Amino acid sequence: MDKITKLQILLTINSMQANDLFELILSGDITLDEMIANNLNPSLLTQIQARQTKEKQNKVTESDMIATCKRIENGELNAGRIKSLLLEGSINEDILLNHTSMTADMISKVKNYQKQPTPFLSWSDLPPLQNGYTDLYFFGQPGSGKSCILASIFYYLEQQAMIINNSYNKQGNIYRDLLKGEISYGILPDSTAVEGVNYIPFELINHENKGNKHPLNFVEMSGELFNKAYEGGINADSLAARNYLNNTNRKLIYFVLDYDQHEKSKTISSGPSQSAKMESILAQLDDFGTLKYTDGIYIVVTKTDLFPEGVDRYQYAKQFLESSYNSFLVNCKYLQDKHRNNFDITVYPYSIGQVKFQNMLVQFDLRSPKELVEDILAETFVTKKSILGKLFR
Ligand SMILES: Nc1nc2c(ncn2[C@@H]2O[C@H](COP(=O)(O)OP(=O)(O)OP(=O)(O)O)[C@@H](O)[C@H]2O)c(=O)[nH]1
Ligand SMILES: [Mg+2]
Repeated sequence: MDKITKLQILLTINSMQANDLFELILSGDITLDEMIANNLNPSLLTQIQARQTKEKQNKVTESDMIATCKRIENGELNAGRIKSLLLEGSINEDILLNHTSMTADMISKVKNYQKQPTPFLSWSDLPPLQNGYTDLYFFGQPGSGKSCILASIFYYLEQQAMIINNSYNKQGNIYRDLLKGEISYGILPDSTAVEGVNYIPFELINHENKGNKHPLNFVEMSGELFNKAYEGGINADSLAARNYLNNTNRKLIYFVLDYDQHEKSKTISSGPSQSAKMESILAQLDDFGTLKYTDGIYIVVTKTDLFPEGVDRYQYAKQFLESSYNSFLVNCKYLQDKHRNNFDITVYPYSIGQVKFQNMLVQFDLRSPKELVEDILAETFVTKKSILGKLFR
């Protein structure tokens, strides 16, 4: 089920029949916990629980379990759902070990997996962006991989001891810890709340270059806000509330382009293309005055572990963009010329590693976060050098 349909169902959940809700839970599209979090009324809850108990009493056959394993192997069920199946006895560990590629370690992680609520806020709850920092924006449609990029970067930075903490936005720090914790555990972050936004400020310390410090605000907005800006323009209701985009901080802009979704959209229709959305947002960022303060535009092609075997990641990403996103590239180039080359345009292939069973990271690959961080160090100003004046423009 796609995310929009799921959200629509969750919004109207109390007008549905208990039987239909039960089927949705069975299919793995929506969990009972998600329904409860969306104010499922107590009478529906009781009816669903009664059906669940009855269902459990019907004996599950081995062939049912093997059929479920096939669905798991096809990526139809996520870690949370597999955990519920284990708990309710619809599947057991031996069957999983014998009929899926899950290892004992993964099964144990799934069993102990406890989903934490994501601290995503609405604009009005956030403090203004820290002044005199470089703002890094991550734009992309729902599910394109923004949270996974941030999670992998924060994990890498912490491993390298490169973060100097501050407390300008405590909710941002909590979100950073959560992302890092989830990715190191191996079960990936949840989709960011519908209209959610968060920012994470810290200074990045460059151990290799005299311990220079780069003050950064990482801004993540939900894919829904990105879609909203495409449909209704950049304004205080979408990407530009609280002067986030029209302050005078220097900026790096990351357009996150989902390679997997692109490939799937060849066979399944999924609304306006990523290219159309990105071109529109780019033009709006220019109208909005944001590009005047932009030092770099990055086109991050995500999920490149799904590229064909053996290709050169950079070459393939470049060719992929030139053949399928040429119009977006031409628009970037046009704006680069218009702004007298004050920003570079860079393409990144990005992968966090091998992902299976929807949201389980079975092999973590730190190459992409390392490359992205190296570029951040090269492109953003430091607080120790003579360009300190830049802070007080
Ligand atoms: N194969 C593969 N899948 C990935 C990778 N990164 C993310 N994914 C998959 O994409 C899903 C969505 O990633 P998120 O980072 O949550 O996407 P998002 O852009 O933050 O989405 P919203 O919060 O809904 O806007 C993950 O649960 C993974 O299944 C990757 O590098 N490789
Ligand atoms: Mg997200």
